[in-house]
Amino acid sequence: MRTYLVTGGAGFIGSNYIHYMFKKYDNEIRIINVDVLTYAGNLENLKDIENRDNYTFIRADICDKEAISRIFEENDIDRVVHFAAESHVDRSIKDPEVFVRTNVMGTAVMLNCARAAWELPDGSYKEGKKFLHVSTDEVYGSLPDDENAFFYETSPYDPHSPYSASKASSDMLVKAYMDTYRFPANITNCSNNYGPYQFPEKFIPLMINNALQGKQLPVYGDGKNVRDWLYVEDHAKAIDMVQEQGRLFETYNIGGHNEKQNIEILNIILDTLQEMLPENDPRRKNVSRKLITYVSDRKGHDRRYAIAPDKIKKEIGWYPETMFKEGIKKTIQWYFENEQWMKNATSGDYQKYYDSMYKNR
Ligand code: NAD
Ligand code: TDX
Repeated sequence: MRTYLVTGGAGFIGSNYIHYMFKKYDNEIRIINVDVLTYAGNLENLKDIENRDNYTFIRADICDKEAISRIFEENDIDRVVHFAAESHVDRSIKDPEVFVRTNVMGTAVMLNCARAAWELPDGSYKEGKKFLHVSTDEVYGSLPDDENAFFYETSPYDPHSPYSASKASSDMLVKAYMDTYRFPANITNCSNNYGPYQFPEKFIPLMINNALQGKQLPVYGDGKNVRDWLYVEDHAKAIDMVQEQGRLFETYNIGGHNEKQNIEILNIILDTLQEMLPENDPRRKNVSRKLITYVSDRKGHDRRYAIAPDKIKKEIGWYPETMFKEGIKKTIQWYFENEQWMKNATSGDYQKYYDSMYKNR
């Protein structure tokens, strides 16, 4: 039975990945989820699988060398899938240091501990061990408003925010381990994800939540920045396919071929909410374009991201399966059915953060 060490499994993509893996492999695999549970980590995301015999949660900080090496000593780990990170660009602009700590130092600890556990005296590695580093398209910087311009695996790194700079640094560390120690790894750089369990500081769940409550919908700048949105389950599937079928030491870009301006996304959300809310639902009257408010732009705001997922399609046969129209309906339906999750996520610390972030915009 293969044993996975998943970091950041209580977050948005990590929890969707764990659900995907148990759906696909059921009792053929074992998953150890290591997460320190920051504001973004939520064990509620995993409550339907938490009692499985082949699932273990360990609360630990990836920067804690002793805790992480103990996990490797006590378990014969076959796969590492490294999601844990500080992930929100706006927070990185306010407080960059924690991004460097978790994203750079934390990745260094993960690499060191995996190498120590897996490397043999002759410098080769125990059979079949693999590390997958989950990264972002933001490391490539910003594309012009030209629909023929894409990010490729060969595009130069050009990060702009403290978040993307920290992710770029972590990618460089993984590359250095592969080049220096032939460490068995892959890097994936993915575009913007959306779907269930996404923390409502990110654009899509924030807009769904605010619109349902009749709150302002804060659009940064002119609203014409473009992101390439991918349904999170498609990302989970891509990660598994890269780890099992990809060539070791390679980078694979993962993208939705679904580029849209922020304002277009927001209009689709508002239309879909109107379409899906029952006639007698009191929230119907809240949902309105009048709530759209243009606010001051994000500092250093990247204009456009777009991935050409040609390599992963050609080599591995992965492609985005969920069309945006369908994915956004599934996402909205999930938020309808999980009102309490949203209430819990938006109470306490998140509310304080929301007030500080939007007060003077
Ligand atoms: P998230 O913020 O929802 O989750 C991050 C998780 O990591 C949380 O559960 C948190 O508790 C945990 N964590 C943070 N610091 C930790 C530490 N020091 N030790 C242990 N656990 C820690 O993030 P997400 O959106 O699920 O992103 C997951 C990964 O995917 C990140 O590496 C991110 O850079 C990458 N990524 C995200 C997107 C996206 O659209 N969200 C796109 C491409 C790549
Ligand atoms: O209130 C908002 N208003 C707004 O106009 C927020 C929160 C965002 N935006 C804009 C900024 C971006 O152009 O919407 C776009 C999407 O913003 P985010 O959801 O914050 O995502 P982004 O900054 O693009 O980064 C995301 O995708 C890549 C993830 O947060 C990263 O972790 C991932 O690497």
